[in-house]
Amino acid sequence: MIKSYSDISGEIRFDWQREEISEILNMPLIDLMWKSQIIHRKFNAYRVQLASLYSVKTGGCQEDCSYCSQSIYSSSEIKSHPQYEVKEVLERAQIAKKEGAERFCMGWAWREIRDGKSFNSMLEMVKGVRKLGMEACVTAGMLTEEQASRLAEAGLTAYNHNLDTSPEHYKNIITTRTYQDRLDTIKRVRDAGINVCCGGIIGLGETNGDRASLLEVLSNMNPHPESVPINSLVAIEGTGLEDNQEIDSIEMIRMIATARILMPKSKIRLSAGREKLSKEAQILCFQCGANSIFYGDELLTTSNPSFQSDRKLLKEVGVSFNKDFENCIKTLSSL
Ligand code: SAM
Ligand code: DTB
Ligand code: SF4
Repeated sequence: MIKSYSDISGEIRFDWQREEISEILNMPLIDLMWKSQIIHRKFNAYRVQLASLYSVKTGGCQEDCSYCSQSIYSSSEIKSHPQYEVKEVLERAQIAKKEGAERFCMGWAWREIRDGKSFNSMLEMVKGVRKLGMEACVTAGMLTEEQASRLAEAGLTAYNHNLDTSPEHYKNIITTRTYQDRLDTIKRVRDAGINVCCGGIIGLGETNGDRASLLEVLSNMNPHPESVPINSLVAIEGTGLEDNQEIDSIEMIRMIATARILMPKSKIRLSAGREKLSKEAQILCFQCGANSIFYGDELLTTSNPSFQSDRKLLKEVGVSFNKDFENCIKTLSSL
């Protein structure tokens, strides 16, 4: 229980209790924004990392995540293409770098990684992205210890595997793998010495208590995940959650601000759902703790704000970004 809001000191803790997290999440917005800003300014100096996302293997996934257009259980129409080859992916990474991205995230719609040609290509992609001087992140489902250590050897910066929601609400969203499976995957990533990228989604029909519960699991990881993506549901036609109600932007701000207070040094990524957020709502997210966005016109199967509009927004906000970013703007505007 928080005795007073002044107890929120920016101390790095791994023992946050659900009750105190709920209290933070539900505090008057104006206080929550102030508290999170103090911590954000102290630890992160308002620098926003731009990450580009690329779907290497799209669709046909055997899991039944009810929000996802790539599951075989959804009837969503998604652009299908054969899995991209190493050369194509590295060309895309080079373009992303030119556009100002610092991190290149690659996605595979798999339940788990299997050894063989595709995994060998993944390792080549990771090496190639690192050679370009970018951070490399992979999201491809569950993995074994051996696969995690091969990814670490290839130079992988981070592995993304989200918990998505609370342990209690999880069974209403996914039935084909358990919460424990996810925690085990994250542990293998951590043990291999790869940075953990782990977050969730709001808008899955969860309660405020579920949000606090998800944040409790994340903030009790020791160390905290280096990267915490906060997505708001993109309700995609053909998925089980196509009719879910849109999330109010204030909820996103509350979630980001609370994540910032609980995990002061983590990169809090304002991830899916930005197209539904006004410019002002995004600015408040940056002010309260978000320090990364997915940058580029596409996420995996859905669209994202254009990089031109994001560049304009970030310049207006006055946050700092990648060191090369200004040069990129000059090069691109002279093209
Ligand atoms: N198959 C891998 C896995 O699930 O770990 C990697 C890809 S998966 C698409 C990565 C994450 O994107 C999911 O865990 C989920 O949190 C997020 N995501 C997927 N579809 C989404 C949607 N429609 N709205 C918001 N977030 C979504
Ligand atoms: C994450 O947390 N969000 C990204 C990334 N990790 C892989 C994915 C968002 C996907 C949004 C829906 C789509 O484009 O299909
Ligand atoms: Fe498959 Fe990942 Fe989509 Fe779940 S979120 S259906 S695991 S691609």
